[in-house]
Amino acid sequence: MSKSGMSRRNLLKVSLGVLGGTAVLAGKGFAQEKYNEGVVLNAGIGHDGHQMTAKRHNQKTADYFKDCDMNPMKFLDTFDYGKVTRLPGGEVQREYKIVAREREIEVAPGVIYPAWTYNGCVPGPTIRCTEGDRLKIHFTNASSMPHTIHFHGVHPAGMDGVFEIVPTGGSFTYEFTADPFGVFLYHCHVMPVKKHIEKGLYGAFIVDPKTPRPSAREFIMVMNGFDTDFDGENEFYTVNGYSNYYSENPIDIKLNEPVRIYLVNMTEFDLINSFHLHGNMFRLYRTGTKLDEYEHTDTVMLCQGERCVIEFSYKYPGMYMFHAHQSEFAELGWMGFFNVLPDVV
Ligand SMILES: [Cu+2]
Repeated sequence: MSKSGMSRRNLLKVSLGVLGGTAVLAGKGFAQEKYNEGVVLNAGIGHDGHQMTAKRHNQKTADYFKDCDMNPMKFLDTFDYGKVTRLPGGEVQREYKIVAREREIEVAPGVIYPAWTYNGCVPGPTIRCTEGDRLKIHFTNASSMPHTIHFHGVHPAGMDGVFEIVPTGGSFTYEFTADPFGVFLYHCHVMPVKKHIEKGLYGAFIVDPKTPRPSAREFIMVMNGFDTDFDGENEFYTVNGYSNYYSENPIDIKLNEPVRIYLVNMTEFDLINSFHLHGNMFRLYRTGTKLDEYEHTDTVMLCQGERCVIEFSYKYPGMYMFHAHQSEFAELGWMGFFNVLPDVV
């Protein structure tokens, strides 16, 4: 039971209109209908001493990622390749700019969350490069709390984002060679790490092999949750930061089109999260560090920080659901649809 006296399940019932006797149909259109009534979920002083502003109101139109000009559909296949320079030795150098700042974000229609962000977005930008590239990540802390960026992958200890705490107004440049190839992540590593992750300081980090993977439609999906009433558990679950976005806006793919998803789990509070694909099986490459070792499945379970590459194509046209196979997570926002168009690739 939360501090507000409302359990997560009761919150769900309110969200679904069950307590108010409203019939709800799952599927396209239902998420917006859930939030028609203006209800303040909670307001007060949170763990970090800041005035908390999570609330629901009558805003139906998502104005998400306004500051970073990104919505979940755009986020899905937007990769930051950095500013590229060819070094005298012939290596490729990529430079990225990441700024930590506080920002209220919308995590479901009308649900505003006071996030800590990298570049104004939760998740932060998907950093992408090729193995062997020299990376320079210029980090500036424009927020009121100390932060860092800790990358997963191989790098020197001084570039690990654990000890070199970056204070408010400070900056730090992380420099290392991208190694090995695979799908990784980055997140703040300032204590308490749980707090800095739950507030939104994380993103995906993809290192491509020198010989590229076979051509495919490529998507990034970061699974997460939002504790909007600050009771230490998630009220909303999402993929790419917005509850039910891909239920409202199915992802169009073509029949037989090869699809590759870089899947990362950054959910705080819950031990695991998962991805299940309907009407299909996928090739599962754990961490994406091998090109020839995979298993066939239709569900993968990941702990926080774990990730994988999954590949599939659809044999029949139509609408197919994908969602967490923790049914509660799916009902609290972590579900979407692929719309398989009859146009054959
Ligand atoms: Cu932090």
